[in-house]
Amino acid sequence: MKFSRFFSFAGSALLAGFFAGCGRDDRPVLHVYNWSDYIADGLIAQFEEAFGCRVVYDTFESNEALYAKLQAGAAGYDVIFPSSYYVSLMAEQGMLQRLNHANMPHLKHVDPAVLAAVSLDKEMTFSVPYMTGTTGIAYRKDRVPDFEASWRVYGRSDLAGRMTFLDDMREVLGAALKTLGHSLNSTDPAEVNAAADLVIEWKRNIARFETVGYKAGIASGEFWVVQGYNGDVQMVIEDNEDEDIVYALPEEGFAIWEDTMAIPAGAPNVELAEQFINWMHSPEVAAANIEFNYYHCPNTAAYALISDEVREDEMVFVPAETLARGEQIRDLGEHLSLYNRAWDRVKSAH
Ligand code: N2P
Repeated sequence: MKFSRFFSFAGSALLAGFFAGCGRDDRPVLHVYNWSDYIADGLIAQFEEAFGCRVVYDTFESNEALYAKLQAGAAGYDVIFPSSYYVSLMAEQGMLQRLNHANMPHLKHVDPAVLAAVSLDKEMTFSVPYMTGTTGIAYRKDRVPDFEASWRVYGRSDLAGRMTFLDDMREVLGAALKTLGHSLNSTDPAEVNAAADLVIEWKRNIARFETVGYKAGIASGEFWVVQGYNGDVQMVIEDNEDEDIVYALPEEGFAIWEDTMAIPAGAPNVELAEQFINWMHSPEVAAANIEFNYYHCPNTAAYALISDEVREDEMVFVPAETLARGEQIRDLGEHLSLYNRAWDRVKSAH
């Protein structure tokens, strides 16, 4: 962990303790629900100071977890970060508010090229792009010198117990669908079931489905091959200065995704939520997030503010010809249940 990461965490904990201890914290509260490891250190404290508020920050590990929590009646959140393929589903079910762009002037910085090419909610009716990225495989080249960039690595019994998959239905079934030569958005039951069968075979060789702990695991050498998101892997490489960890995009294809910011129906503090989303797209804040997270925040004004090193990093700003080998995860509409059933079968298989 970088010193600054620890320091700002300790700083906000102290501040929170101070207000709680004095029992007179009447600042307005913003409830944020985001993926873990997904915001630059210190930004929350900066926002609290700039807007005279307190932020309660919770994290989740998958769209399914976010959706299930809101479905189960969790009210209270003001800003959530669904992937774009969950936005239409949630909007159709009345779970999201329409955004008032007049209150968010920084939305003018959102990169029109990314909106056109990647975003699913192109008019930003219910959601604003936060980050786009890819899902690939990180491996330790000191442990797997004969690695080939293929999802078929999960079939290798010599690596049994040293590999992980994300605990993420679309990512894992998507990898198997690509391996079988299908779209990762396939709605053909035979294709999706064949993908589930393949994952069940692979499951014999994986230590577990793991969305957060794989990062420490590949850094420590506990895991040698992990399915991961590009920015998370880059963060592990940089934080550990470990050149034995390599990120690869499998030859069969891989997932491209976009995560967004949205305001759930019934959010207690819409005004502060709008201020937060707007602030996240101010050029300096977007730049800080790109630098910290190693993901592409589509904010044109931020690009000039980041270091050449990050701007030229093809893991962060993935070149178009590489992206052309990937496929974007899309909303499955009524076919989602096909995947849910296949995933249940994967999870319960022994
Ligand atoms: C960030 C996780 C990225 C989420 N730590 C991928 N949708």
